Amino acid sequence: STEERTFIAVKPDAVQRGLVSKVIERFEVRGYKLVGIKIIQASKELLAKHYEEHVGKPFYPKMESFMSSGPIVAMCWEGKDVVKQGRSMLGATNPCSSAPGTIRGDFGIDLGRNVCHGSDSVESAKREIGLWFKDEELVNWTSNQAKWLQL
Ligand code: YYY
Ligand code: MG
Repeated sequence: STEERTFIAVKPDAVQRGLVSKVIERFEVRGYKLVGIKIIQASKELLAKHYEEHVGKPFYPKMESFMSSGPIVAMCWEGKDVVKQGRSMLGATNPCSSAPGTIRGDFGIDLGRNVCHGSDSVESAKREIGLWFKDEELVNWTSNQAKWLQL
Protein backbone atom coordinates (compact mmCIF):
# COMPACT_ATOMS: atom_id res chain seq x y z
CA SER A 1 0.00 0.00 0.00
CA THR A 2 1.16 3.55 -0.69
CA GLU A 3 -1.07 5.01 2.03
CA GLU A 4 0.53 6.42 5.18
CA ARG A 5 0.72 4.08 8.18
CA THR A 6 1.38 4.58 11.88
CA PHE A 7 2.12 2.39 14.85
CA ILE A 8 -0.32 2.75 17.74
CA ALA A 9 -0.01 0.73 20.95
CA VAL A 10 -2.43 0.37 23.83
CA LYS A 11 -0.14 0.29 26.88
CA PRO A 12 -0.43 -2.22 29.76
CA ASP A 13 -2.37 0.22 31.99
CA ALA A 14 -5.08 0.67 29.38
CA VAL A 15 -5.27 -3.03 28.53
CA GLN A 16 -5.79 -3.80 32.24
CA ARG A 17 -8.36 -1.02 32.53
CA GLY A 18 -10.44 -2.34 29.64
CA LEU A 19 -9.74 0.59 27.32
CA VAL A 20 -8.63 -1.35 24.22
CA SER A 21 -11.97 -0.88 22.47
CA LYS A 22 -12.03 2.85 23.26
CA VAL A 23 -8.67 3.40 21.57
CA ILE A 24 -9.65 1.30 18.56
CA GLU A 25 -12.95 3.15 18.26
CA ARG A 26 -11.29 6.58 18.01
CA PHE A 27 -9.25 5.52 14.99
CA GLU A 28 -12.03 3.48 13.41
CA VAL A 29 -14.67 6.22 13.53
CA ARG A 30 -12.21 8.87 12.36
CA GLY A 31 -11.93 6.95 9.11
CA TYR A 32 -8.68 5.07 9.51
CA LYS A 33 -8.16 1.47 8.47
CA LEU A 34 -6.80 -1.21 10.77
CA VAL A 35 -4.15 -3.22 8.91
CA GLY A 36 -2.45 -5.00 11.84
CA ILE A 37 -3.31 -5.88 15.43
CA LYS A 38 -2.02 -8.27 18.08
CA ILE A 39 -1.67 -8.63 21.82
CA ILE A 40 1.92 -9.03 22.96
CA GLN A 41 3.91 -9.14 26.18
CA ALA A 42 6.90 -7.01 25.21
CA SER A 43 10.42 -8.13 26.07
CA LYS A 44 12.95 -5.64 27.44
CA GLU A 45 14.93 -6.14 24.23
CA LEU A 46 11.98 -5.09 22.07
CA LEU A 47 11.24 -2.11 24.33
CA ALA A 48 14.86 -0.95 24.18
CA LYS A 49 14.67 -0.92 20.37
CA HIS A 50 11.27 0.73 20.35
CA TYR A 51 12.36 3.43 22.83
CA GLU A 52 16.00 3.65 21.65
CA GLU A 53 15.95 7.47 21.97
CA HIS A 54 15.09 7.14 25.68
CA VAL A 55 17.41 4.31 26.78
CA GLY A 56 19.68 5.66 29.53
CA LYS A 57 17.38 8.50 30.59
CA PRO A 58 16.42 8.70 34.30
CA PHE A 59 12.82 7.63 33.67
CA TYR A 60 13.76 4.67 31.48
CA PRO A 61 14.02 1.85 34.09
CA LYS A 62 10.55 2.58 35.52
CA MET A 63 9.09 2.94 32.05
CA GLU A 64 10.67 -0.32 30.91
CA SER A 65 9.33 -2.15 33.94
CA PHE A 66 5.84 -0.70 33.43
CA MET A 67 5.80 -1.44 29.70
CA SER A 68 6.82 -5.05 30.27
CA SER A 69 4.45 -5.56 33.23
CA GLY A 70 1.50 -6.76 31.16
CA PRO A 71 0.24 -7.19 27.63
CA ILE A 72 0.27 -4.42 25.04
CA VAL A 73 -2.11 -4.26 22.09
CA ALA A 74 0.02 -3.36 19.07
CA MET A 75 -1.74 -1.90 16.06
CA CYS A 76 -0.98 -0.54 12.64
CA TRP A 77 -3.44 2.04 11.27
CA GLU A 78 -3.54 3.38 7.73
CA GLY A 79 -4.96 6.48 6.06
CA LYS A 80 -4.46 10.10 5.10
CA ASP A 81 -2.10 11.99 7.44
CA VAL A 82 -2.51 9.21 10.03
CA VAL A 83 0.86 9.80 11.76
CA LYS A 84 0.21 13.45 12.60
CA GLN A 85 -3.51 13.01 13.19
CA GLY A 86 -2.79 10.00 15.41
CA ARG A 87 -0.44 12.05 17.61
CA SER A 88 -3.05 14.75 17.87
CA MET A 89 -5.74 12.20 18.75
CA LEU A 90 -3.50 10.77 21.51
CA GLY A 91 -2.88 14.18 23.08
CA ALA A 92 0.15 15.49 24.98
CA THR A 93 2.58 13.03 26.54
CA ASN A 94 1.46 13.99 30.05
CA PRO A 95 -2.30 13.26 30.35
CA CYS A 96 -2.62 16.16 32.80
CA SER A 97 -1.61 18.45 29.93
CA SER A 98 -3.70 16.66 27.29
CA ALA A 99 -6.84 18.39 26.08
CA PRO A 100 -10.22 16.83 26.84
CA GLY A 101 -11.31 14.97 23.74
CA THR A 102 -7.90 13.39 23.28
CA ILE A 103 -7.36 9.77 24.28
CA ARG A 104 -4.84 10.60 27.02
CA GLY A 105 -6.87 13.62 28.12
CA ASP A 106 -10.02 11.54 28.46
CA PHE A 107 -8.60 8.36 29.97
CA GLY A 108 -5.48 9.18 32.00
CA ILE A 109 -3.92 11.30 34.75
CA ASP A 110 -0.35 9.97 35.00
CA LEU A 111 2.71 10.73 32.84
CA GLY A 112 4.03 7.16 32.90
CA ARG A 113 0.67 5.43 32.65
CA ASN A 114 -0.47 7.42 29.68
CA VAL A 115 -2.70 4.85 27.96
CA CYS A 116 -1.21 4.69 24.48
CA HIS A 117 1.73 5.17 22.16
CA GLY A 118 1.76 6.71 18.70
CA SER A 119 4.63 7.15 16.23
CA ASP A 120 5.96 10.72 16.09
CA SER A 121 6.92 10.83 12.39
CA VAL A 122 6.51 8.87 9.18
CA GLU A 123 10.11 7.65 9.57
CA SER A 124 9.52 6.51 13.18
CA ALA A 125 6.32 4.82 12.09
CA LYS A 126 8.15 2.74 9.47
CA ARG A 127 10.80 1.76 12.00
CA GLU A 128 8.28 0.89 14.74
CA ILE A 129 5.93 -1.06 12.45
CA GLY A 130 8.98 -3.09 11.34
CA LEU A 131 9.92 -3.80 14.96
CA TRP A 132 6.47 -4.93 16.13
CA PHE A 133 5.08 -6.62 13.01
CA LYS A 134 6.23 -9.11 10.42
CA ASP A 135 5.26 -8.21 6.84
CA GLU A 136 2.76 -11.07 6.68
CA GLU A 137 0.98 -9.79 9.81
CA LEU A 138 -0.08 -6.62 7.96
CA VAL A 139 -3.14 -6.93 5.73
CA ASN A 140 -3.78 -4.88 2.60
CA TRP A 141 -7.52 -4.54 2.15
CA THR A 142 -10.02 -2.14 0.63
CA SER A 143 -12.71 -0.70 2.84
CA ASN A 144 -16.16 -0.32 1.28
CA GLN A 145 -16.43 2.94 3.20
CA ALA A 146 -13.48 4.49 1.35
CA LYS A 147 -15.58 6.27 -1.27
CA TRP A 148 -17.72 7.93 1.40
CA LEU A 149 -14.71 9.10 3.36
CA GLN A 150 -12.81 11.11 0.76
CA LEU A 151 -12.70 11.76 -2.98
O1 YYY B 1 6.10 10.15 22.32
P1 YYY B 1 5.43 10.22 23.68
O2 YYY B 1 4.97 8.89 24.16
O3 YYY B 1 4.32 11.23 23.73
O4 YYY B 1 6.51 10.75 24.72
P2 YYY B 1 8.10 10.50 24.81
O5 YYY B 1 8.72 11.79 25.22
O6 YYY B 1 8.63 9.88 23.54
O7 YYY B 1 8.26 9.48 26.02
C1 YYY B 1 7.92 8.12 25.85
C2 YYY B 1 7.17 7.64 27.05
O8 YYY B 1 8.00 7.65 28.19
C3 YYY B 1 5.98 8.51 27.42
O9 YYY B 1 4.82 8.17 26.68
C4 YYY B 1 5.82 8.26 28.89
C5 YYY B 1 7.25 7.93 29.36
N1 YYY B 1 7.87 9.04 30.08
C6 YYY B 1 7.96 8.99 31.46
O10 YYY B 1 7.50 8.00 32.05
N2 YYY B 1 8.55 10.01 32.15
C7 YYY B 1 9.06 11.06 31.50
N3 YYY B 1 9.65 12.05 32.21
C8 YYY B 1 8.98 11.15 30.10
C9 YYY B 1 8.38 10.12 29.41
MG1 MG C 1 7.91 9.47 21.67
